[in-house]
Amino acid sequence: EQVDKTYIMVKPDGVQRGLVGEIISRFEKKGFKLIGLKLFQCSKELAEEHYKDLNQKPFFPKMINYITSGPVVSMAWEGIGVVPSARKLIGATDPLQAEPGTIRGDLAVQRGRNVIHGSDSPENGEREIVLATLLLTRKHQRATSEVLQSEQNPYLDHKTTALWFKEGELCEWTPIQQPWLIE
Ligand code: DAT
Ligand code: MG
Repeated sequence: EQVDKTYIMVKPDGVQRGLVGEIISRFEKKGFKLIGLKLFQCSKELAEEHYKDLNQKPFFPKMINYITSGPVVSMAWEGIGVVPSARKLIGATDPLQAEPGTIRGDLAVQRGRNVIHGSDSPENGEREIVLATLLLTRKHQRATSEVLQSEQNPYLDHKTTALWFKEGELCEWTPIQQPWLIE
């Protein structure tokens, strides 16, 4: 089965409200693998790139202000089916529509303060975590990680090598509980 990555972010309201531990805990208990984690103040440029599909929406400027208004917690989680499963744990975009038991359903009331982001597809998971990996795997399947890390990497536009994580910020590891989660 295909192992995917998703980019999960506790937004500034979640950090301010002290919900970081609660949110991380839900993904840990589910059984996904944490492979990247940092507290991070996001620039306007990064927020605009992350949400570029929505840049024509009327709420876009307000949303960029909100996302850059304080630190966020950036996380990369890995697992089989992690992208749609994380979206289910998170719940609907509008917290008033989100089911009880979901993060937004339990912890938020407004779309403009919905405490958490989760990637909507495996492709966007890759894009949001390390864009370079996506460009490389798609165009140059056999390129090695040495090439990826090399300064002379001919395949990359260095202006857009990473979104939320840089090379070296993700960990490859095997949780001891793995055989008890996956048969
Ligand atoms: P999601 O975060 O559930 O993937 P999205 O990608 O459609 O939702 O939108 C990104 C964020 O933009 C969302 O978390 C909250 C904000 N947003 C979306 N639609 C909105 C609206 N109609 N009014 C205000 N904010 C909105
Ligand atoms: Mg989205």
